[in-house]
Amino acid sequence: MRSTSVKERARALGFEACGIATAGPADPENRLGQWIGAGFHADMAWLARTRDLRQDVTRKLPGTRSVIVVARNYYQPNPPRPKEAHGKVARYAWGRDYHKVLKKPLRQLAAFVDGLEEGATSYACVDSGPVLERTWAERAGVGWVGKNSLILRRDLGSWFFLGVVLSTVELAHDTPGENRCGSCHACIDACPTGAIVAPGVVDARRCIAYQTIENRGDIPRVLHGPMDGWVFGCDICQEVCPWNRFATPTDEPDFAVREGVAYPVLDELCALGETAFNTRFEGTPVRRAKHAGMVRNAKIARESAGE
Ligand code: B12
Ligand code: SF4
Ligand code: SF4
Repeated sequence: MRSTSVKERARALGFEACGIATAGPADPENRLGQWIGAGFHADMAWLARTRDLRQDVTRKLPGTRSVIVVARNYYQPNPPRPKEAHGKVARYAWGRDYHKVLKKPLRQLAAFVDGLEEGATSYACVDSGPVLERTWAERAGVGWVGKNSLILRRDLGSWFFLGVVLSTVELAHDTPGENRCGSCHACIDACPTGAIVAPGVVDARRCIAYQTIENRGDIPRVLHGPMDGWVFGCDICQEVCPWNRFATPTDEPDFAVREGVAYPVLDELCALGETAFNTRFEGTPVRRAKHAGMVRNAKIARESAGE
Protein backbone atom coordinates (compact mmCIF):
# COMPACT_ATOMS: atom_id res chain seq x y z
CA MET A 1 0.00 0.00 0.00
CA ARG A 2 1.18 3.50 -0.82
CA SER A 3 0.51 4.92 2.65
CA THR A 4 2.59 2.14 4.23
CA SER A 5 5.50 2.98 1.95
CA VAL A 6 5.23 6.68 2.95
CA LYS A 7 5.38 5.73 6.62
CA GLU A 8 8.33 3.42 6.06
CA ARG A 9 10.14 6.20 4.25
CA ALA A 10 9.38 8.65 7.08
CA ARG A 11 10.77 6.16 9.59
CA ALA A 12 13.90 5.67 7.49
CA LEU A 13 14.37 9.45 7.39
CA GLY A 14 14.43 9.54 11.21
CA PHE A 15 10.87 10.54 12.08
CA GLU A 16 9.55 8.66 15.09
CA ALA A 17 5.93 8.93 13.95
CA CYS A 18 4.03 9.54 10.75
CA GLY A 19 0.29 9.70 10.16
CA ILE A 20 -1.96 10.63 7.28
CA ALA A 21 -5.22 12.60 7.18
CA THR A 22 -7.55 13.23 4.26
CA ALA A 23 -7.59 16.91 3.28
CA GLY A 24 -10.75 18.87 4.11
CA PRO A 25 -11.72 21.97 6.09
CA ALA A 26 -9.05 22.24 8.76
CA ASP A 27 -11.08 24.04 11.36
CA PRO A 28 -14.84 23.55 10.90
CA GLU A 29 -15.57 24.82 14.42
CA ASN A 30 -13.62 28.01 13.67
CA ARG A 31 -11.46 27.62 16.78
CA LEU A 32 -8.72 29.67 15.17
CA GLY A 33 -11.18 32.47 14.34
CA GLN A 34 -12.50 32.47 17.92
CA TRP A 35 -8.98 32.43 19.32
CA ILE A 36 -7.93 35.40 17.20
CA GLY A 37 -11.26 37.14 17.91
CA ALA A 38 -10.56 36.91 21.64
CA GLY A 39 -7.17 38.57 21.09
CA PHE A 40 -5.29 35.43 22.27
CA HIS A 41 -2.80 35.81 19.40
CA ALA A 42 -1.40 38.97 21.05
CA ASP A 43 0.80 40.87 18.55
CA MET A 44 1.27 37.88 16.21
CA ALA A 45 -0.53 39.67 13.37
CA TRP A 46 0.87 37.12 10.89
CA LEU A 47 -1.48 34.53 12.42
CA ALA A 48 -4.53 36.68 11.70
CA ARG A 49 -3.25 37.60 8.25
CA THR A 50 -2.88 33.96 7.20
CA ARG A 51 -6.06 32.74 8.84
CA ASP A 52 -7.84 31.74 5.61
CA LEU A 53 -4.81 29.80 4.41
CA ARG A 54 -4.52 28.01 7.76
CA GLN A 55 -8.14 26.96 7.69
CA ASP A 56 -7.97 25.55 4.15
CA VAL A 57 -4.91 23.63 2.98
CA THR A 58 -6.15 23.64 -0.63
CA ARG A 59 -5.55 27.40 -0.72
CA LYS A 60 -1.88 26.76 -0.03
CA LEU A 61 -1.64 23.79 -2.39
CA PRO A 62 -4.56 23.50 -4.83
CA GLY A 63 -5.62 19.89 -5.25
CA THR A 64 -4.29 18.74 -1.83
CA ARG A 65 -5.77 15.34 -1.06
CA SER A 66 -3.60 14.14 1.79
CA VAL A 67 -1.96 15.74 4.81
CA ILE A 68 1.06 13.78 6.04
CA VAL A 69 2.23 14.68 9.53
CA VAL A 70 5.52 13.60 11.09
CA ALA A 71 6.97 13.90 14.59
CA ARG A 72 10.65 14.27 15.55
CA ASN A 73 11.70 13.72 19.16
CA TYR A 74 13.95 16.40 20.67
CA TYR A 75 14.01 15.29 24.31
CA GLN A 76 17.27 15.20 26.23
CA PRO A 77 17.87 15.33 29.97
CA ASN A 78 18.79 18.58 31.72
CA PRO A 79 22.52 19.43 31.60
CA PRO A 80 24.25 20.60 34.81
CA ARG A 81 23.40 24.15 35.89
CA PRO A 82 26.06 26.81 36.46
CA LYS A 83 26.73 27.98 40.04
CA GLU A 84 26.11 31.62 39.12
CA ALA A 85 22.58 33.09 38.84
CA HIS A 86 21.27 31.80 35.50
CA GLY A 87 18.21 31.90 33.28
CA LYS A 88 16.33 28.98 31.72
CA VAL A 89 15.96 28.32 27.99
CA ALA A 90 13.22 25.94 26.81
CA ARG A 91 14.46 22.49 25.84
CA TYR A 92 13.42 22.79 22.21
CA ALA A 93 15.99 25.56 21.70
CA TRP A 94 19.10 23.94 23.21
CA GLY A 95 20.58 22.67 19.93
CA ARG A 96 20.47 23.42 16.22
CA ASP A 97 17.34 25.17 14.96
CA TYR A 98 14.67 22.54 14.21
CA HIS A 99 13.49 24.40 11.10
CA LYS A 100 16.92 23.71 9.61
CA VAL A 101 17.23 20.16 10.95
CA LEU A 102 13.84 18.98 9.70
CA LYS A 103 13.91 20.74 6.34
CA LYS A 104 16.02 18.20 4.43
CA PRO A 105 14.33 14.97 5.59
CA LEU A 106 10.90 16.54 5.15
CA ARG A 107 11.75 17.58 1.60
CA GLN A 108 13.04 14.05 0.93
CA LEU A 109 9.74 12.67 2.21
CA ALA A 110 7.80 15.08 -0.04
CA ALA A 111 9.91 14.01 -3.03
CA PHE A 112 9.16 10.36 -2.24
CA VAL A 113 5.41 11.05 -2.14
CA ASP A 114 5.64 13.04 -5.40
CA GLY A 115 7.22 9.98 -6.98
CA LEU A 116 4.16 7.86 -6.24
CA GLU A 117 2.04 9.47 -8.92
CA GLU A 118 2.62 11.13 -12.28
CA GLY A 119 2.20 14.92 -11.99
CA ALA A 120 1.92 14.92 -8.18
CA THR A 121 2.88 18.08 -6.27
CA SER A 122 3.51 18.81 -2.61
CA TYR A 123 4.26 21.49 -0.02
CA ALA A 124 6.40 20.78 3.04
CA CYS A 125 6.59 22.92 6.17
CA VAL A 126 7.80 22.99 9.75
CA ASP A 127 6.21 25.51 12.09
CA SER A 128 6.41 28.58 9.84
CA GLY A 129 4.04 27.46 7.04
CA PRO A 130 0.40 28.62 7.17
CA VAL A 131 -0.88 25.24 8.38
CA LEU A 132 -2.68 24.28 11.59
CA GLU A 133 -0.13 21.61 12.42
CA ARG A 134 -1.69 20.41 15.66
CA THR A 135 -5.14 20.01 14.15
CA TRP A 136 -3.69 17.88 11.37
CA ALA A 137 -1.45 15.94 13.74
CA GLU A 138 -4.45 14.89 15.79
CA ARG A 139 -6.48 14.07 12.71
CA ALA A 140 -3.62 12.03 11.24
CA GLY A 141 -3.41 10.00 14.47
CA VAL A 142 0.06 11.31 15.36
CA GLY A 143 -1.23 12.18 18.85
CA TRP A 144 -3.91 14.10 20.68
CA VAL A 145 -4.33 17.79 21.61
CA GLY A 146 -3.51 17.90 25.33
CA LYS A 147 -5.01 20.40 27.76
CA ASN A 148 -1.73 22.35 27.45
CA SER A 149 -2.62 22.56 23.71
CA LEU A 150 0.43 20.49 22.69
CA ILE A 151 0.27 17.24 20.76
CA LEU A 152 1.02 14.29 23.01
CA ARG A 153 1.84 10.66 22.34
CA ARG A 154 1.94 7.71 24.67
CA ASP A 155 5.46 6.75 23.59
CA LEU A 156 7.10 10.20 23.32
CA GLY A 157 5.11 12.52 25.57
CA SER A 158 5.14 15.98 23.97
CA TRP A 159 8.85 16.72 23.44
CA PHE A 160 8.72 16.52 19.67
CA PHE A 161 8.42 18.81 16.68
CA LEU A 162 5.81 18.45 14.00
CA GLY A 163 6.37 18.59 10.27
CA VAL A 164 3.73 18.53 7.54
CA VAL A 165 3.64 17.52 3.88
CA LEU A 166 0.58 18.50 1.85
CA SER A 167 0.23 16.26 -1.19
CA THR A 168 -2.05 15.92 -4.19
CA VAL A 169 -1.64 12.13 -3.94
CA GLU A 170 -4.58 10.29 -2.42
CA LEU A 171 -3.43 8.09 0.47
CA ALA A 172 -5.24 5.89 2.97
CA HIS A 173 -5.91 7.92 6.13
CA ASP A 174 -5.35 7.05 9.77
CA THR A 175 -7.70 7.20 12.76
CA PRO A 176 -7.55 10.46 14.79
CA GLY A 177 -5.56 10.35 18.03
CA GLU A 178 -7.55 9.42 21.12
CA ASN A 179 -7.42 12.00 23.91
CA ARG A 180 -5.74 10.48 26.97
CA CYS A 181 -5.62 13.49 29.29
CA GLY A 182 -8.55 12.04 31.26
CA SER A 183 -9.24 13.88 34.51
CA CYS A 184 -5.67 15.23 34.76
CA HIS A 185 -5.26 19.03 34.80
CA ALA A 186 -1.67 19.27 36.04
CA CYS A 187 -0.63 21.64 33.23
CA ILE A 188 -3.50 24.07 33.86
CA ASP A 189 -2.70 24.12 37.59
CA ALA A 190 1.05 24.53 37.05
CA CYS A 191 0.98 27.36 34.51
CA PRO A 192 2.31 30.28 36.58
CA THR A 193 0.45 32.94 34.59
CA GLY A 194 -2.94 31.22 34.11
CA ALA A 195 -2.34 31.22 30.34
CA ILE A 196 -4.24 27.96 29.74
CA VAL A 197 -7.69 29.53 29.82
CA ALA A 198 -9.59 26.35 28.82
CA PRO A 199 -8.49 22.81 27.93
CA GLY A 200 -6.38 23.12 24.74
CA VAL A 201 -6.61 26.91 24.62
CA VAL A 202 -3.64 29.17 25.44
CA ASP A 203 -3.91 32.95 25.69
CA ALA A 204 -0.55 33.96 24.20
CA ARG A 205 -0.68 37.32 25.96
CA ARG A 206 -0.18 35.51 29.25
CA CYS A 207 2.15 32.81 27.95
CA ILE A 208 5.82 33.15 28.93
CA ALA A 209 6.82 31.53 25.62
CA TYR A 210 5.10 34.32 23.69
CA GLN A 211 6.41 37.08 25.95
CA THR A 212 10.04 35.95 25.89
CA ILE A 213 10.24 34.95 22.19
CA GLU A 214 7.71 36.88 20.13
CA ASN A 215 6.99 40.10 22.03
CA ARG A 216 9.18 42.90 20.69
CA GLY A 217 7.96 45.46 23.23
CA ASP A 218 7.86 45.58 27.02
CA ILE A 219 6.74 42.56 29.01
CA PRO A 220 3.84 43.47 31.36
CA ARG A 221 5.17 43.99 34.89
CA VAL A 222 2.61 41.60 36.38
CA LEU A 223 4.30 38.72 34.50
CA HIS A 224 7.87 39.46 35.64
CA GLY A 225 7.67 37.48 38.89
CA PRO A 226 5.83 34.46 37.43
CA MET A 227 8.42 34.26 34.61
CA ASP A 228 10.67 32.77 37.28
CA GLY A 229 13.93 32.87 35.33
CA TRP A 230 12.65 31.73 31.92
CA VAL A 231 14.58 33.80 29.39
CA PHE A 232 13.51 31.98 26.21
CA GLY A 233 10.31 29.95 25.99
CA CYS A 234 8.78 28.00 28.85
CA ASP A 235 8.50 24.26 29.53
CA ILE A 236 6.41 24.18 32.70
CA CYS A 237 3.22 22.78 31.16
CA GLN A 238 5.28 19.97 29.65
CA GLU A 239 7.52 19.27 32.63
CA VAL A 240 4.49 18.51 34.81
CA CYS A 241 2.74 16.32 32.24
CA PRO A 242 2.66 12.69 33.35
CA TRP A 243 3.02 11.47 29.75
CA ASN A 244 6.46 13.04 29.59
CA ARG A 245 7.73 10.42 32.04
CA PHE A 246 7.93 8.18 28.98
CA ALA A 247 10.22 10.48 27.03
CA THR A 248 13.49 8.97 25.80
CA PRO A 249 16.53 10.89 24.53
CA THR A 250 16.58 11.95 20.90
CA ASP A 251 18.91 10.24 18.44
CA GLU A 252 19.41 13.51 16.48
CA PRO A 253 22.96 14.74 17.18
CA ASP A 254 22.05 18.22 15.88
CA PHE A 255 19.67 18.70 18.82
CA ALA A 256 22.43 18.08 21.40
CA VAL A 257 22.63 20.92 23.92
CA ARG A 258 25.22 23.54 23.02
CA GLU A 259 27.62 25.01 25.52
CA GLY A 260 26.07 27.85 27.54
CA VAL A 261 22.64 27.76 25.88
CA ALA A 262 20.36 25.90 28.32
CA TYR A 263 21.13 27.95 31.46
CA PRO A 264 22.82 31.21 30.43
CA VAL A 265 24.51 33.10 33.26
CA LEU A 266 22.40 36.23 33.72
CA ASP A 267 25.23 38.72 34.28
CA GLU A 268 26.89 37.49 31.07
CA LEU A 269 23.65 37.64 29.09
CA CYS A 270 22.86 41.17 30.28
CA ALA A 271 26.31 42.35 29.22
CA LEU A 272 26.33 40.58 25.85
CA GLY A 273 26.72 42.88 22.81
CA GLU A 274 24.75 42.17 19.65
CA THR A 275 27.62 40.51 17.77
CA ALA A 276 28.53 38.34 20.76
CA PHE A 277 24.85 37.37 21.15
CA ASN A 278 24.63 36.35 17.50
CA THR A 279 27.80 34.27 17.75
CA ARG A 280 26.84 32.58 21.00
CA PHE A 281 23.37 31.55 19.78
CA GLU A 282 24.29 31.06 16.11
CA GLY A 283 22.09 28.42 14.44
CA THR A 284 19.83 27.90 17.48
CA PRO A 285 16.16 28.96 17.78
CA VAL A 286 17.23 31.51 20.44
CA ARG A 287 18.23 33.92 17.67
CA ARG A 288 14.50 34.48 17.04
CA ALA A 289 14.18 36.54 20.22
CA LYS A 290 16.91 38.88 18.93
CA HIS A 291 19.61 40.51 21.03
CA ALA A 292 17.35 43.23 22.48
CA GLY A 293 14.69 40.68 23.48
CA MET A 294 17.12 38.35 25.24
CA VAL A 295 18.81 41.17 27.15
CA ARG A 296 15.36 42.43 28.21
CA ASN A 297 14.44 38.89 29.38
CA ALA A 298 17.74 38.45 31.23
CA LYS A 299 17.31 41.77 33.05
CA ILE A 300 13.83 40.74 34.19
CA ALA A 301 15.20 37.39 35.41
CA ARG A 302 18.03 39.12 37.27
CA GLU A 303 15.68 41.63 38.93
CA SER A 304 13.28 38.84 39.97
CA ALA A 305 16.15 36.71 41.33
CA GLY A 306 17.29 39.65 43.45
CA GLU A 307 13.83 40.38 44.87
C1 B12 B 1 1.72 30.52 17.27
C2 B12 B 1 2.45 29.39 17.93
C3 B12 B 1 2.82 29.55 19.25
C4 B12 B 1 2.29 30.70 20.12
C5 B12 B 1 0.82 30.40 20.51
C6 B12 B 1 0.65 29.01 21.16
C7 B12 B 1 -0.72 28.38 21.00
N1 B12 B 1 -1.06 27.55 21.96
O1 B12 B 1 -1.41 28.59 20.01
C8 B12 B 1 3.31 30.70 21.30
C9 B12 B 1 4.44 31.68 20.98
C10 B12 B 1 2.74 31.04 22.66
C11 B12 B 1 3.84 29.27 21.21
C12 B12 B 1 4.42 28.62 22.28
C13 B12 B 1 4.91 27.33 22.23
N2 B12 B 1 5.08 26.56 21.12
CO1 B12 B 1 4.33 27.04 19.37
N3 B12 B 1 3.54 27.27 17.69
C14 B12 B 1 2.78 28.20 17.21
C15 B12 B 1 2.35 27.87 15.76
C16 B12 B 1 3.26 28.63 14.79
C17 B12 B 1 0.88 28.14 15.43
C18 B12 B 1 -0.10 27.64 16.50
C19 B12 B 1 -1.51 28.14 16.23
O2 B12 B 1 -1.99 28.13 15.11
N4 B12 B 1 -2.18 28.58 17.30
C20 B12 B 1 -3.54 29.01 17.22
C21 B12 B 1 -4.44 27.97 17.87
C22 B12 B 1 -5.92 28.35 17.74
O3 B12 B 1 -4.21 26.82 17.12
P1 B12 B 1 -3.81 25.42 17.81
O4 B12 B 1 -3.34 25.61 19.18
O5 B12 B 1 -2.94 24.70 16.85
O6 B12 B 1 -5.27 24.82 17.96
C23 B12 B 1 -5.93 24.06 16.96
C24 B12 B 1 -6.13 22.63 17.43
O7 B12 B 1 -5.22 22.33 18.46
C25 B12 B 1 -7.59 22.56 17.84
N5 B12 B 1 -7.91 22.68 19.26
C26 B12 B 1 -7.79 23.76 20.01
N6 B12 B 1 -8.26 23.54 21.21
C27 B12 B 1 -8.66 22.27 21.27
C28 B12 B 1 -9.19 21.56 22.33
C29 B12 B 1 -9.52 20.25 22.14
C30 B12 B 1 -10.06 19.50 23.29
C31 B12 B 1 -9.34 19.66 20.87
C32 B12 B 1 -9.68 18.27 20.63
C33 B12 B 1 -8.80 20.42 19.80
C34 B12 B 1 -8.44 21.72 20.03
O8 B12 B 1 -8.24 23.65 17.23
C35 B12 B 1 -7.34 24.67 16.86
C36 B12 B 1 -7.74 25.16 15.48
O9 B12 B 1 -7.90 24.09 14.58
C37 B12 B 1 2.64 26.32 15.73
C38 B12 B 1 3.06 25.74 14.36
C39 B12 B 1 1.88 25.67 13.40
N7 B12 B 1 2.08 26.13 12.19
O10 B12 B 1 0.82 25.18 13.75
C40 B12 B 1 3.78 26.15 16.78
C41 B12 B 1 3.81 24.87 17.63
C42 B12 B 1 2.42 24.61 18.09
N8 B12 B 1 4.62 25.26 18.79
C43 B12 B 1 5.33 24.31 19.29
C44 B12 B 1 6.10 24.42 20.49
C45 B12 B 1 7.13 23.34 20.74
C46 B12 B 1 5.86 25.47 21.40
C47 B12 B 1 6.39 25.57 22.85
C48 B12 B 1 6.41 24.25 23.60
C49 B12 B 1 7.81 26.21 22.84
C50 B12 B 1 8.36 26.48 24.24
N9 B12 B 1 8.85 25.48 24.96
O11 B12 B 1 8.36 27.59 24.67
C51 B12 B 1 5.39 26.60 23.45
C52 B12 B 1 4.19 25.89 24.12
C53 B12 B 1 3.17 26.81 24.70
C54 B12 B 1 1.77 26.19 24.69
N10 B12 B 1 1.36 25.58 25.79
O12 B12 B 1 1.12 26.24 23.63
C55 B12 B 1 5.21 23.03 18.48
C56 B12 B 1 4.34 22.03 19.24
C57 B12 B 1 4.74 20.56 19.07
C58 B12 B 1 3.77 19.65 19.80
N11 B12 B 1 4.28 18.54 20.32
O13 B12 B 1 2.60 19.91 19.91
C59 B12 B 1 4.54 23.57 17.12
C60 B12 B 1 3.57 22.60 16.48
C61 B12 B 1 5.71 23.87 16.16
C62 B12 B 1 6.30 22.60 15.52
N12 B12 B 1 6.26 22.48 14.19
O14 B12 B 1 6.76 21.70 16.17
N13 B12 B 1 3.63 28.73 19.98
S1 SF4 C 1 4.42 27.59 28.16
FE1 SF4 C 1 4.50 28.26 30.32
S2 SF4 C 1 3.31 30.16 30.39
FE2 SF4 C 1 2.83 29.16 28.42
S3 SF4 C 1 1.00 27.92 28.84
FE3 SF4 C 1 2.75 26.57 29.24
S4 SF4 C 1 3.19 26.82 31.44
FE4 SF4 C 1 1.86 28.52 30.83
S1 SF4 D 1 -0.59 17.59 32.18
FE1 SF4 D 1 -2.40 16.28 32.21
S2 SF4 D 1 -4.03 17.54 31.30
FE2 SF4 D 1 -2.09 18.53 30.78
S3 SF4 D 1 -1.56 17.73 28.79
FE3 SF4 D 1 -0.56 16.39 30.28
S4 SF4 D 1 -2.04 14.70 30.63
FE4 SF4 D 1 -3.15 16.37 29.60
